[in-house]
Amino acid sequence: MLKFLTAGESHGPQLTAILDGMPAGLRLDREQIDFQLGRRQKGYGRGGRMKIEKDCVKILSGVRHSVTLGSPVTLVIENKDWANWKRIMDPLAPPPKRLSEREKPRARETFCPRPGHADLAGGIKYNHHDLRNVLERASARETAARVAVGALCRQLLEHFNVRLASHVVQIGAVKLTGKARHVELTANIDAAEKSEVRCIDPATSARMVKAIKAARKERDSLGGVVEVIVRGLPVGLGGYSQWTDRLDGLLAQAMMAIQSVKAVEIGAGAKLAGKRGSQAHDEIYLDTNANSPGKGFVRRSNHAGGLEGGITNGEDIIIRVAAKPLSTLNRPLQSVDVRTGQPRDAMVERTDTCVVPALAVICEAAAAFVLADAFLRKFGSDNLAETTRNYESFLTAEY
Ligand code: EPS
Repeated sequence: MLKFLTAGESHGPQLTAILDGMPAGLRLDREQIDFQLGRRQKGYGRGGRMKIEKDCVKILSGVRHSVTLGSPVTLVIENKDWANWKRIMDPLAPPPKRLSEREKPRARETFCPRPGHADLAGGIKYNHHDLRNVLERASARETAARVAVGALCRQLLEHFNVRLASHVVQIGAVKLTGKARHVELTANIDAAEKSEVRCIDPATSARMVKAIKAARKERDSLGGVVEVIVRGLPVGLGGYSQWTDRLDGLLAQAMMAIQSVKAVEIGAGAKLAGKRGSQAHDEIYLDTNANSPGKGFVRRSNHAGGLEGGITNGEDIIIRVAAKPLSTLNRPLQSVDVRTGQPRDAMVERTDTCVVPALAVICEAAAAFVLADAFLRKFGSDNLAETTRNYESFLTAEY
C-alpha cells in the first residue's frame, strides 16, 4: 500500500522523499512533522553539524489546503550546510581549481575507508576511489527524510488513537536497569523527552552523558540500545500465510535498514531463548468490559511484544534496536589508501560522538511507516472515510 523513496546527499542541496499510498482526506499538521524532525536533531553527543541545520519540511505535492489528495506526497528538507559545500558537491560544475581556506578542510582527502563504514564496500561496488562519492549518500543525514515520512504515517495512526513512544535503554556500557516497563513508560514519557539522552531515569541519564563526555575526550564513539513502544493497534494486522506478510519481519527489516543498527528484538527477544515455554508465553483472558484493541482478549504479560505469528495481538508492540558505535573516529583505526594500497589511518570526517537518542526517534518513524502500511492493508487506503468505516466495523463486529 505505502511506499517511499528518498534521495539526496548529506552535503547536497536537499533531502527529498516521495511517499505514495496515503489515503485521501487526512488533515496534516506540518508543524508536527517539523516537531519530529526537531526531536531527531536533539541528544547529547551530537557534533557540529546539528548547530548548522534546523530541519523543517516543505510539502511540494499530494496535499491541498493541508489535506492529503491520495496522490504521491513530496517532502523536502533543505541542507543549510549546502552553502558551505556548494563548489565541492556541485552536481554539474567541474571540481573547483582552487578552494578557499574555509573549503579546504571540507574537501579533505577521502581515500582511506573507515572500518565499519560503507566506504570500502561501496567504493569497490561503484568503482569510486574518492570515497566521498559513497559516504555522502551512506550518511545518516538521510534519516531526516525517513523521519519526515514517518511523521506523516504517525498522523494517520494517531487519527486511529495509535500512540508511538521511544526511550534509550543503553549507551555504551551504561544501562537502564530495573523495570522500565512500557506501562510505566507512558507515564514517564515526558522524562524521556526532557532527558538530554532520551532516558527516563535522571540518574542513568547523567551516567550516560558522562560516558559520552569520556568517549568524546578520548576521540572515540559510543553505540547503544533504544526501545520503541506502540500502543493502540488493533489485533489482526500483518499475516502468517506468507513470510512476506509477517509484521515482525517487516519491522525488523525497517529497523535493520537504519544506519549503524546491528540487532533488533521484539518483546523479550533473545531472552526468550533461555526460558521454558511455561514462562515465555503470555496467558490469555477475556475481559468482557474491556474496550481493548484485542477485542476483549487480554494478556497477563507481554513477552511477545504484541506480535504472535507475525500478527498484532492487541498488546503494545515493543521493539528494541541496538546500534554499533559510529565508525567515524577522530582517533582513526588502521586502513589502506585505495589509490596506492599503502597502509594509512582511516579518514577523519566531522562527526558525532553518539547518536543513540536520535536513533530512538528514527526507529519510531520507521515503525510508524511499517505499521501504517499494515493498517491500510487491512482497512483500505483510498480515502480516510472508507478506512475509518472499515476499521470501526472490524472493532464492533462480533467474534
Ligand atoms: C554523519 C556525519 C555527520 C552527522 C551526520 C551523519 O555530518 P557531518 O559530516 O556533516 O558533520 O552530523 O548526521 C546528520 C547530518 C544528521 O542530520 O543526522 C555520517 O557520516 O553519517
